[in-house]
Amino acid sequence: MDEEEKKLQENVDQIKVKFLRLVHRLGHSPEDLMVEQVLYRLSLAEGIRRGRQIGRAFGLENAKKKALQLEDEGKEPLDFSCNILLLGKTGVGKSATVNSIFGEQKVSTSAFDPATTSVREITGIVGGVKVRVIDTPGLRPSVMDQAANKRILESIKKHTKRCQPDIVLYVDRLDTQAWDFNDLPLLRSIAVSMGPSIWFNAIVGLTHAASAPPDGSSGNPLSYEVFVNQRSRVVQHAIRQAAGDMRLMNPVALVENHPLCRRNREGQPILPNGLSWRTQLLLLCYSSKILSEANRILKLQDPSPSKLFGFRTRSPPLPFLLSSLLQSKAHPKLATDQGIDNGDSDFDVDDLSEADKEEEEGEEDEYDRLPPFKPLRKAQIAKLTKEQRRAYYDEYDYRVKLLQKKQWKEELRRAQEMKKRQKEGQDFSSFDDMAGDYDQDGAPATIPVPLPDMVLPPTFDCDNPAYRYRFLEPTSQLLSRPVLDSHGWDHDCGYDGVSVEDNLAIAGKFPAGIAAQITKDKKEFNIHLDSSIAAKHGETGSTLAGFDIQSVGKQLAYVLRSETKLKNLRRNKTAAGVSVTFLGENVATGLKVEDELMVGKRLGLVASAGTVRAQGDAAYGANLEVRLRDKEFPIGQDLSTLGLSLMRWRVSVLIGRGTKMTTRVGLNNKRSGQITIRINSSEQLQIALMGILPVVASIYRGIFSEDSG
Ligand SMILES: Nc1nc2c(ncn2[C@@H]2O[C@H](COP(=O)(O)OP(=O)(O)OP(=O)(O)O)[C@@H](O)[C@H]2O)c(=O)[nH]1
Ligand SMILES: [Mg+2]
Repeated sequence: MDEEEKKLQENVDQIKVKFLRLVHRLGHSPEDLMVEQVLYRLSLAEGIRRGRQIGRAFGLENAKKKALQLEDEGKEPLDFSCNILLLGKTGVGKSATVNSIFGEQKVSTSAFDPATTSVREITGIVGGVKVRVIDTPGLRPSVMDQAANKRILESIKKHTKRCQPDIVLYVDRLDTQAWDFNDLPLLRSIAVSMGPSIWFNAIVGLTHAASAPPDGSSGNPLSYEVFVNQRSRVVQHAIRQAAGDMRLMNPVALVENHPLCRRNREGQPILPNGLSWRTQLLLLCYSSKILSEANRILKLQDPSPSKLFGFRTRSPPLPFLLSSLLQSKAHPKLATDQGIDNGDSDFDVDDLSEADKEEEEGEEDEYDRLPPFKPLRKAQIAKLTKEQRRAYYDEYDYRVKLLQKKQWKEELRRAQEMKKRQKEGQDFSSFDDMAGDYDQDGAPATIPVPLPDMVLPPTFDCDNPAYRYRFLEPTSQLLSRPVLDSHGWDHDCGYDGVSVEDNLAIAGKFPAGIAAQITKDKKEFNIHLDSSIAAKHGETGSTLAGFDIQSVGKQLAYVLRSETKLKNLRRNKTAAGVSVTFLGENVATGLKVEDELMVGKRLGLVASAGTVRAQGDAAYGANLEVRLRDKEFPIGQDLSTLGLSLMRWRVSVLIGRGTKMTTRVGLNNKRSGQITIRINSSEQLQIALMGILPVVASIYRGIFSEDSG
């Protein structure tokens, strides 16, 4: 054991003695469950710091003896004080709790009006320990009142800057039946004003704890334990939501401030289950502070006591960030650039080979040669038999497809023409000129080709609200549509959000795209925003800068990303990109390379690899995807993909050697499927891979044959 370790051990021993003295003063036994837990955590923390687990039963016995001895002598003062910040709705009994803690009428309470109007600090000695409580004005739960709450919270914050609280006691009533999340706006306001970390060393205090339990579903009153548990879970869950961390589990203390509360022989107020709530509350506060002191001394990475109480701080979910980084994203394009070679065009003008042209002419004729077709009215369709109706729709689809094809080819030809002219040094500012040219040349008019007079499919006037709000005549480029949630079980209308997309050109030449999706149901609000702007370099390169907002768990992640794509060979595109993600207090940086190779006209291979790192933690991943386009591409948009992704992420910095591998085989041709295999070490990965390959091969063959069949 070197000097440093010895010092460390001494410090931990001192903390243990101090804690045991506090326990003694509260009249609790060292064998009390909570006391044992804290002592266990302390030795655990010490072990973690030293890199190994140590059980020093001997040390603990010594500490107990020493604590008793010091208390008996009563000479050495106890170096400990506790600052408690009270927060909560108005009228829940914060001020009454202050009075209970000190055992005397220190502040005024009122049953009918908000009694506390400003932040007040009350100090006193409780069982030989200096306790300072900060009583605060009550907050209001309604969304409307959050501005008022903000003012109160600002004044509290100002106060806490002067006097840092050790513990936050969030006070609520045990006997309110709040199953809803009515308090969420208030809890969020607290998180926003004071910082979400405020919830990480908060204790929940439930007042009116001597209330009789309500009747359960069977008609009999619930047992007291069930009653307390249910209420605790509701408050804990609301706090988890507000703090944005699902792992958070705030300890709960019960409080009964009624002056006629039953007392035990020592004069301590007790609850219906015999628990001496006041000493229990103080013990919880002291324990929490002791653990955070220990953490500071041990210089564990996380200074909050939360870690030792069983919750971990949030480290960014690197695999999630990595997989979104690895997704290949199309660069936005100018409307006039759609058909032209750029770094990120989906197709190649040169694809339109001579053979195609011949075929195309044939097809063009084909569309024009079709016999006249009269769309039916809804009433007429209703009269058709099932088979007739199917035949009618088939014919309809076939015509639409042919027409689209014709228009597409015309557009391609125009683009090709434009490219040719550009090469010849001619300057075109827009397509209108082109159209003009065509007219002058006497070439067939290319735009606009009117669509056949369409009868709207029956869904348009049905009761489904998804269609009711659709613009039939779009007045702007802005595309907005409802987000449907087919899995939603508690929606009567089946949709729960809206998504908006827009494509625009900034300064006339930088194409930009923005897509936002907002969903909201009773409990959750989610926002997803993708925005990007691209700049072309010459014919083949394109650079993109983007800003995204994503919901990660209950938190928002802000992502800045940039990517450059180069079309280096005729059928190969290479991209390299970086990303910076801001998630809470964490910043994660990512790096990726991607290569996309087209084999033939329909088959593409996309390979990408990347890494994301944050706080010394890193995740590595690679994706391989095979894409098979629709036979009718670009008119048919069916895309079959087969993906394989590998990810490697250190599970824990502490353990160091543990690695986790995730293998995912995604399969999608609209009837999507997925195989996921999770394993725990690299040797097993190879075995698993060998196991998957035949499965993958057979499924893929299945798709191939289905496609051609
Ligand atoms: N029976 C019972 N009554 C309580 C308890 N706690 C508080 N009360 C009563 O509830 C009323 C409101 O309590 P206060 O302490 O003034 O509430 P507060 O949270 O300080 O309210 P503001 O100062 O307005 O934020 C008072 O009449 C208290 O006597 C409790 O645990 N049991
Ligand atoms: Mg008060």
